[in-house]
Amino acid sequence: MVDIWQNAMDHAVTIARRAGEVVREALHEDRKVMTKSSSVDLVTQTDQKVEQLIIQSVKEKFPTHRFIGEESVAAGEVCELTDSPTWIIDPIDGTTNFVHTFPFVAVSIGFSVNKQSEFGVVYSCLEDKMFTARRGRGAFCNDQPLSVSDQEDIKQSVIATEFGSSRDPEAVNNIFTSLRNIVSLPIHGVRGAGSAAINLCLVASGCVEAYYEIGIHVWDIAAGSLIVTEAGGILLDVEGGPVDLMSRRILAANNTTIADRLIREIQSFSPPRDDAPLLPQ
Ligand code: LIP
Repeated sequence: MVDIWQNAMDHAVTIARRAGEVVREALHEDRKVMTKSSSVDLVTQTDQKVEQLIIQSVKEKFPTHRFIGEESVAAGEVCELTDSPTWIIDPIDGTTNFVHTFPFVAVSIGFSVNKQSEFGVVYSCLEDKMFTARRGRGAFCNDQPLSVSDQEDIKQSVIATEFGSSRDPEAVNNIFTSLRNIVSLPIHGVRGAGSAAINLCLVASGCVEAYYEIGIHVWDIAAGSLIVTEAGGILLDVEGGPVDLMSRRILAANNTTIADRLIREIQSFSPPRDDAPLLPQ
């Protein structure tokens, strides 16, 4: 059976690799660091340049397709997922890492049709690891198959999470309450790559049992979420129930036993949704 989206996925891999070359070349250049939603929500000209590189290259091959790009949304474009073929792009996931040359920086490209993920590509460009998944056809890293951990004992697990880019006192308090609850189970450890996309690929690779975060955006997680499920993992909201990629909340786990145990410890809150109507300026 012909896979009509294979050509698009092949292009995503090609352009992610090319974008990764741009990121690596820019890593040690002096560059202008700007801020967005807070003083710690960073963006650089390389983020913007890479997103335009990806979007322009896709438009040439697939002119009717739609886009959700982190920096396009930051510039005022609507963040809306429709039934149309849609590319969901984070040009540099781990911008803070990029600014500080902390070696976990990913180009993340998700692709959705009828609001269903068809493929995900996450290129960890400083590690030269190309993570890919096609719906129903498995998940891979540099063409090697991936599978999640088989650990079911939370006390034998390593859990990934991030502090995020909000410094709102209530949000910070909730984040640390969750962290304290989970560390005290106890678990073996907490890790955070500084990139949601790479954290999701670590779940898919079996390196951590789960990753949860509140405050991420759809472009951070669209590609990595499919990589997790195609590696045998599950996706949930942090309170349980189905994941909503626009809700800015995610729990990705190797199995329901680990997920259910974490849900009992997470102090949840609800940031404004990615698809919330823009407030009048
Ligand atoms: C980052 C996410 C990370 C989150 C950071 C930031 P960015 O994305 O990957 O999980 O904790 O606050 O949102 O901004 O580097 O594309």
